[in-house]
Amino acid sequence: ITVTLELAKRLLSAGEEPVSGQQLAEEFGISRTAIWKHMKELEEMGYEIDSVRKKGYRITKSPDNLEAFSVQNGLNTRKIGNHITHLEQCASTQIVAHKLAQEGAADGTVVIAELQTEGRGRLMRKWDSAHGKGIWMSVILRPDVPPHQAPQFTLVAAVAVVRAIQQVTGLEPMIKWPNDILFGAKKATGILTELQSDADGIQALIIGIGVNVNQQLDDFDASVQDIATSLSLESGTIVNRRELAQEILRCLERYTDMYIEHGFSPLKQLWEAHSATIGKAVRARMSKETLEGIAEGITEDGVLQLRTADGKLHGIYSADIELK
Ligand code: BTX
Repeated sequence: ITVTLELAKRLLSAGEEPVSGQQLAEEFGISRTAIWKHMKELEEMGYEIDSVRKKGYRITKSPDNLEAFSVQNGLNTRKIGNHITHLEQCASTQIVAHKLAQEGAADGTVVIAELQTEGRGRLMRKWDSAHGKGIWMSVILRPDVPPHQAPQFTLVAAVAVVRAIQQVTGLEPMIKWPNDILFGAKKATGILTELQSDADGIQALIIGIGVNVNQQLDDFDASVQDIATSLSLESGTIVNRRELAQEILRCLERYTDMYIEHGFSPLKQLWEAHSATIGKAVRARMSKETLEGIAEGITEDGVLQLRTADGKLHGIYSADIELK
C-alpha cells in the first residue's frame, strides 16, 4: 500500500504532465507490470487515472480522503501542514497531537483522522465524529505569546474556519461565542483550544477543529440530531473535504500570523462581522451562575461583554451561551 500511495504522490506532484511507466519503474525499482498493478489499485481506491499511450500516467481526480500528501498537494502554506499525520482512526486527534507536541513536533504540525472514537468537546463533553464525513483535525502551534492569550486563538480559529467555509462552499455561517459555528441554531463546527505550558510560557497550543461536512441526518448520533447540521445538509451538495481542509489550514495560517503580528484588533472586527451573538439577548451559563442580558461585544482580549437588565456590564471569560 505504501508504494501505491508513493506512486499517487509522485503523479500528483507532476500535475497535468503524464509520467511514463518506464520512468516510474526506474524510479521505484519495480517492473512496468508492477506499476500497472499499482495503478489498478489506485483506481480501486477512487483515483481516476488517465493513461496516455506512449506518454504515461496522470491522475485526473483524487478520492475524497485526507491523506497527508493529498492535503499537502497545492497547499502552499509556510508552516501549517508541513507535517501531517493522517490516521484512519483514533480516539481523539487532540490526544495524538498532545503526545506529538510533547515529543517535540514542529510548529504547524497537523493530525487528521477519518474517524474518532472518542472525539471530545469542552469540559469532557463528546464530539460525534462520523467516519469519513467530517474534518477531524488538531493543529499544533507554538506561538511566542503569554498563556493568557491562548483563548483568543479559539476566536482566531473560528474566523479562519468561517472564511474557509465561505470560500469553498459559498455558505454564510455565523460564530457563536466562543467556539461554535452555526447555521441558524444548529452547530456545524466546534473548536477546542488546549494548552501545554510551563514556567517559560506556552509550549504548545493544540487547536482542535471538528467540521461536520458530509453527514446526512442519520449519520449523526441520535443525541445530537436536533442540534447538529453539516455543510452538505446546508448546501444540498457533497462538499470536497480535501479542498475545505486545505482552505482551513491556509486561513488558519493567515489569521494566526495576522494576530501575532498586529494583535487582536483586526481579528476582532472580522470576528464581530460573523458573529451571531453580538447585539443579541443571550443567556450565559457559567459554572457558578447564569446571567441574562444583551451581548454588547467582545473586548480586545476576546472577553464577552454582557449587559444585564440592571445596566451592569459583565465580562464573561467562559460560558455556554444560549441565544434567547
Ligand atoms: P463543545 O463542548 O462546545 O460542544 C460539545 C457539544 O456539542 C456536545 O455536548 C453535543 O451536545 C454537541 N455535539 C457533539 N458532537 C457534535 C457534532 N458532530 N455536531 C454538532 N454538535 C455536536 C466543541 O465542544 C469542540 C469540539 C471540537 C472537536 C474537535 S474534532 C478534532 C479535535 N479532536 C477532538 O477530540 N476534538 C477536536
